[in-house]
Amino acid sequence: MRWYGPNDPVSLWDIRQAGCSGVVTALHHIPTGEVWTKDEIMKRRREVESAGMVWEVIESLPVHEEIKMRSGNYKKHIENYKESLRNIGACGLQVVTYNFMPILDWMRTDLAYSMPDGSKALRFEKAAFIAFDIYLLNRPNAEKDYSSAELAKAKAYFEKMSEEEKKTLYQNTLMGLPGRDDKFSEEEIRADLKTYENIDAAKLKESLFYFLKEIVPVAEEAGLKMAIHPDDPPYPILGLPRVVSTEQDAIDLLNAAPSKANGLCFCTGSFGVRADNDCPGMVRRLGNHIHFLHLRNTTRDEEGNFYEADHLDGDTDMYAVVKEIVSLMSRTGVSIPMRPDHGHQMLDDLKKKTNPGYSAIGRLRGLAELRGLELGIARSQA
Ligand code: DNO
Repeated sequence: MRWYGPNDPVSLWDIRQAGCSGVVTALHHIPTGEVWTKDEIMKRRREVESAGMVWEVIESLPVHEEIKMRSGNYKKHIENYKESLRNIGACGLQVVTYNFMPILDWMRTDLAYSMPDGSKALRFEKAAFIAFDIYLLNRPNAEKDYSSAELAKAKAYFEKMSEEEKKTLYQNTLMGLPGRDDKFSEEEIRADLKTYENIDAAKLKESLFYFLKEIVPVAEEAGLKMAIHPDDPPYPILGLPRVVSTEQDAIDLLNAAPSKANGLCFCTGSFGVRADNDCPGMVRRLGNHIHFLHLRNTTRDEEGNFYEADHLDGDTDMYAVVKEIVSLMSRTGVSIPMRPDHGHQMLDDLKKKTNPGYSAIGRLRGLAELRGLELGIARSQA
């Protein structure tokens, strides 16, 4: 499971009792762009080990915006990134997760969507998102990104909202940096978005490929595997390009710096939001480069809304995905680290404040179901 560090309301012992043998974590207190020193890495490693688990996977070593834009001090930031990789390798870790989404990470409009069983899920509602973009963020020229039917629906949606609901929507939408509580003002976001004005998908891809060519050889030398996380949701938002959304995107980035060390964090919850991403087939075809797995499910509709379903429910055929993973691992003899990505807020956790998607019990349920599924498939094939 993922652990957000000492401030996480879910403790290392909670995670251990969920049946985990390892945690996935990061040094969240180190600002993006600064070097992770061996001292800091070892301190965290020992902390995890003191609860009887291992720390092999980092999620994430964030990439500075200037690297994505190839502007300002990007060369210095890349050198720092390399130095962090060398230190991480020297401390015996194995996998480094990162993403290349401009400014924001994941995006949802509702962090407490009620499921029929009374638990709460994360949800992305198109009309709410457009209402946020147009009426709360006031992004210049946002209208041109949507159809007139979408705009009409968003307007009707917005007109029905109370002031309190508007405030919640604004906060939910800008939660996209998990582990961070910073409040972004409307002006700050608009200024950040402006910095990407002249960067389209082609340019962002060029920056990604440049970055990979620089860092993959260093990762390889340090004995590390890089695992890029796909875009969530897997399409452009707020006028920002996104370039890790499809199978072709994955192939392109793997080809940009050919090496076993250049790989993917295969997130079924992110890729699975697009009907044209065939998740089981992607595991089969890209498997040699999958270094980390996020297993999660979503249910989508034709308007572009989706919510996070139970791990074994939803549009992604989790049985088919896990079956591919089991065959992949038996073919290669490599055990790929996996975590249940997110979980519903349920039972006792409904009364607690946890990081959205990262309460203990819902993830424990997801993990238990996924492990059972894996064991069942593996035993039936043995
Ligand atoms: C969301 C997570 C992502 C992920 C980063 C990796 O819950 O899956 O925030 O950690 O994109 O860099």
